[in-house]
Amino acid sequence: MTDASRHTVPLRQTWPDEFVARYRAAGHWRGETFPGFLRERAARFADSVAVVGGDTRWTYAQLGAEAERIAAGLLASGLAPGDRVVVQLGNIPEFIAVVCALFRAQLVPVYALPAHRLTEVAHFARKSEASAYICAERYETFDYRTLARELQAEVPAVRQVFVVGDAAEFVSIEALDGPRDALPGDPDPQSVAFLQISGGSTGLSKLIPRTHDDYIYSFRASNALCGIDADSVYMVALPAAHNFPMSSPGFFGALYAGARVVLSTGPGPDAAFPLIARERVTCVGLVPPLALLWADAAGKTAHDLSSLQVLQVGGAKLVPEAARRVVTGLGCTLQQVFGMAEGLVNYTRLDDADDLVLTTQGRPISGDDEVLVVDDHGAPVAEGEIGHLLTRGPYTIRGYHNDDAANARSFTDDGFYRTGDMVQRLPSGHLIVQGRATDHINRAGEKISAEEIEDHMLAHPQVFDAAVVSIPDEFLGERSCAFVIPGDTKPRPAELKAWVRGRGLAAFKVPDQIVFVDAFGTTAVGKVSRRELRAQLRARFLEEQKDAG
Ligand code: AMP
Ligand code: DBH
Repeated sequence: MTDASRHTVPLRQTWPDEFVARYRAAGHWRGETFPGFLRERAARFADSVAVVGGDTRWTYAQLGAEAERIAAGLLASGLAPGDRVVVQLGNIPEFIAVVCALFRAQLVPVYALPAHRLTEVAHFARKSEASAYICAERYETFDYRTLARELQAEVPAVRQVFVVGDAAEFVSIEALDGPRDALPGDPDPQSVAFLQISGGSTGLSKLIPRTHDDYIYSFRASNALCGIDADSVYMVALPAAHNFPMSSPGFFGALYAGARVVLSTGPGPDAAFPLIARERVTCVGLVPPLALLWADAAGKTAHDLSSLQVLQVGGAKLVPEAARRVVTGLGCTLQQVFGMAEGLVNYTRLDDADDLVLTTQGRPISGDDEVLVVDDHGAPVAEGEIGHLLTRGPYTIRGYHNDDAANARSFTDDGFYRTGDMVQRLPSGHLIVQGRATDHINRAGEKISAEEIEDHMLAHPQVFDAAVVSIPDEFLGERSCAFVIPGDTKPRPAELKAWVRGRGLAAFKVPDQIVFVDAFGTTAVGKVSRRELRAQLRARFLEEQKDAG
């Protein structure tokens, strides 16, 4: 069956012809595809170790064979090329095999994080028109088969469920097989390879269609800037489905280079340090709070961390003092990474001067990344001034999947993506992230939409109104605080937290703090925007904290 007959909204990501021509001429887009490069590496690096995780150790040839088997099995169970498949797996080797298999079968992965729950997963399934869901029996004590049942009840279009481990009534990934000659050829390099998810500033996450050409360019170019080659050992410590450990340079960059990928099931030193020592890991990416934790633990550990060459930190702002502690504690090269699933990724270069590495979030990957820093009216700010970051380029999307309202808001008429970040640009092109224009909470790299959580809180019978804001937090960078005007009876904070959790949301979205207030915006005249309101509440709260402290 063709894509058009099964889905109401086709997957598309298109750049105007002149840009296509430019990115090809520059050698950024080379017509490579995921199944194409993976097959080539399986042959070229056949006996090198590709993926290590748990008790599994696959060579490139074994990873390729696993991907073929699963791909053939998925098609034999009735899925057809073009079908979208929500994948929710943790940092296990099967995650990589499954994703490679989906590419091989021209099925389209939609990446969910292990922390996501019914509300989020159902949203991804609906929005992408998914026909299948792939999960693990269990990961970090949570049983995903329960979630699978709820998902099928809520979104019946998800006809099939495939499970890594004990499949119960579903189909086991281990048992899949099928005729190899039913596998399709290679896809169009400019077609959409998968849907990544955005942390999102308003409402639920948006779906980000990335093409073979654009995404492969982003990690191929990242390899050069992060020092990844066939001798590298790249560790995935953050959730593998996150865009950072997937592509900056991520496990895809590592596989592209013929390097070894080591999956750590936990991001903390306890899980990661023994693996670093055993596998001689050379590069790993972390969010700032974890980097600080690692830096502290490095001084006390008996494990040999001397193989580590590059420690990347990104996802949220690493302040200079924290950067200094990381460098001192781990003694390897620090690389700051400022990226987004929508595209643009900035790196400090491995040979940048110390002060640039400590105080900036790097500069764009590509000479063809166009960066604008503008004021509230869209006019460029003076050199060195703070403004809104807008960008377009060879691996930055021109639009979200099936979301006209978000597209109207998030892209300019000439195709620049409004990142929502406020930055300052140095003459060298390095960017310093100064905060955000949009209301989301960046909780240790996990992005939370204020609006989404407010909606869930408002559904509580004893919540008259709620406003969710970010509050600076020493450990997390930012934590979430919900200001609540109670209804007739005041609920207990714990009750409200349980309520949000009970709405089927990822645990990181549950407000860290709840503050009851009698009214909002007493200083405001007339109707204030939600954004202004949040800013006022936040400012008042921080002022009171200061007075109290
Ligand atoms: P997402 O769109 O969900 O992929 O999240 C990307 C956002 O994370 C960016 O727009 C920034 O707001 C934030 N971010 C990522 N890396 C950094 C960094 N190194 N410093 C500050 N903010 C960052
Ligand atoms: O936060 C992010 O989304 C992010 C951070 C660093 C990202 O997508 C990336 C690098 O590619």
